[in-house]
Amino acid sequence: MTKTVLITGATAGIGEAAVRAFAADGWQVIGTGRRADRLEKLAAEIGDAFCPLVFDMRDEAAIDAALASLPEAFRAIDMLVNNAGLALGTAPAQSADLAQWQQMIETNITGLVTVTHKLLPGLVARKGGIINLSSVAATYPYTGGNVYGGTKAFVRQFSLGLRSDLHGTGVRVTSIEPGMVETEFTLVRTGSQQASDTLYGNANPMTADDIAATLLWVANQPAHLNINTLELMPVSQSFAGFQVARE
Ligand code: NDP
Ligand code: 8X3
Repeated sequence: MTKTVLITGATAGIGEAAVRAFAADGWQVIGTGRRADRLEKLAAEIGDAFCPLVFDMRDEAAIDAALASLPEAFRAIDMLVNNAGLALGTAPAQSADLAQWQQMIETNITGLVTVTHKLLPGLVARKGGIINLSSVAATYPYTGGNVYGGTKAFVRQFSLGLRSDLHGTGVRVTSIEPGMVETEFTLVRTGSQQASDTLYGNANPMTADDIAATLLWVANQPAHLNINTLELMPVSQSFAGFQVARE
């Protein structure tokens, strides 16, 4: 039987690539985001297997209205890919913008748990699955990563907590934790295409298609197998040591 996946943040980057990967694999796909024009383009490209759903992750009433508007054929959601999210700013905490911190928390944490809460009863009824986009920033702190890393640590720990609560239901939960993936992520974070090009330039970063293929692989694992956490980096990225402030 055809399965249905809801992918948040489908207007760009990893989410957009995941829409194409799941649709090519025969899934029905619901793709969400604020930019309706981009979702309409995807709908024109993919056809009847794609259902665009426009809402802001920070607006619970809009999430409710959007889910209630789903056509009958897309209502039985088997898989939730909690991908929508963002980093804003690279300043150290002591000079960071509070509004940016709040937007990251409202999107990456509050929005993610809200969508999850609303879909959980159906996912339990169908023994479905949840794949959450955390990040290497959940595990490895870096300067300027402050609240972004904190939100992604929440996503990782929430994923593990969900696994625990959903014990015995058959629902699978995975935390995907990528390092550097070239998407609109750095453009959104810095507001600068040049900063984005400099970060990814000559670095051979992972691509959105790399992560989309991983999401599809996780989703297609046999029903008895759960990938708990999965950390990925480009070969060009690794770890560096601690810093010491000297007087
Ligand atoms: P992009 O900026 O390319 O895409 C982000 C997506 O999130 C867009 O579709 C955007 O849609 C959506 N989004 C952001 N804010 C909102 C909002 N308030 N309401 C609805 N949708 C929203 O970034 P990526 O594809 O790289 O990021 C996808 C996920 O992967 C994020 O959670 C990110 O933290 C995570 N990640 C990314 C890494 C990277 O290096 N790129 C590495 C590790 C994790 P729209 O603007 O249309 O609303
Ligand atoms: C995005 C990866 O390293 O920029 O989550 O935080 S990083």
